[in-house]
Amino acid sequence: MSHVRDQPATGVLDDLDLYRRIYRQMLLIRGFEDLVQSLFLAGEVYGTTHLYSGQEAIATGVASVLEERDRVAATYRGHGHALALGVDPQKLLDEMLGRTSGVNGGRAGSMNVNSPDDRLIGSFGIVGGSIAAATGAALALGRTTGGVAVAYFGDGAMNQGYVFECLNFSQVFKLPLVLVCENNGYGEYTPYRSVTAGEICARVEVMGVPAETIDGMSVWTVRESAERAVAHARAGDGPVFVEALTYRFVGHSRSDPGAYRPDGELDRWRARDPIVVLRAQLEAEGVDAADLDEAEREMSVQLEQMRERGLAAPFPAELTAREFKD
Ligand SMILES: Cc1ncc(C[n+]2csc(CCOP(=O)(O)OP(=O)(O)O)c2C)c(N)n1
Ligand SMILES: [Mg+2]
Repeated sequence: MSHVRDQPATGVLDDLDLYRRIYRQMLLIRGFEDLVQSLFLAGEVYGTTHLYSGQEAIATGVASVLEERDRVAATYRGHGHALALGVDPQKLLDEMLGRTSGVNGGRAGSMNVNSPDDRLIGSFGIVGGSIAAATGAALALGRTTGGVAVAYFGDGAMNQGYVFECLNFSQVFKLPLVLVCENNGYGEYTPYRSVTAGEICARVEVMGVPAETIDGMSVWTVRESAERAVAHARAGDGPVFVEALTYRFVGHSRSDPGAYRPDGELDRWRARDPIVVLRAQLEAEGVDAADLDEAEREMSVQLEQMRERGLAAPFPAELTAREFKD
């Protein structure tokens, strides 16, 4: 049955060191996105960008339960997915800036990053494309390594036909697949409710795939849900579906100001900022506020160094005729 899980009470952060690391990771993702946005507005980022600000609890919570043998397919809103998997932040930034030192040599840009060594098999610009890729990865992993494949995708993907082909296929063949729907309430500039009939989880449950709706602004809740989902998939019991309710604090892409949002909506979600929520939980568990402030200061210094290094890095040379032939 699908249901919304409530915010955890205090006393649930079982491993404080882990949650401190997660806190830093969430700060890194938020700071990275702010930096990319400022560089984009300054004309330094090629192509387009889709920022993950507000959705950090999902990528960090899910990644925290994954193993080396697992694989992940991300979306074009994928900087957070990549950073949570351990992709080098400097290399990711350099990729945005189109430099040779980028994780894909400056040729993938913001939307198409992949880093197999970090378990990231791709970031997909086709809505729902990550599900098809992860289904293939689950097919391969299930027969060899015992790993699971994770697909991140938005609410918009739930209106793509091939998503249901993948769900059916993966359930029939009991593939180790974890489907993480990041429901941020909008597909581009359109409220998802205005284009989506019924409940998302109900569409999946008719195939016998376990599904639940969770609070995607609480990293503790995401982690707890992901632990159960990954255990189910790894045990050979087939795919699992998690709908994480979230919100993007910025526009869809580029310099979209998000003017289509009703008054007050952004403020209501900002009050549940996943970084603020986790910080409050950590402090309630006795973590010193000064330590958390220090983590923020360190992150600002790191990001400023990254900006300077990225802007100083070389661009790729033009491909030579010989490289084309090869
Ligand atoms: C197959 C396909 N159709 C349309 C588009 C154009 N498009 C790009 S982003 C987007 C909205 C997707 O919304 P959602 O899946 O909710 O993800 P979000 O951007 O909210 O993270 C659309 C329709 C696309 N990239 N791929
Ligand atoms: Mg969406």
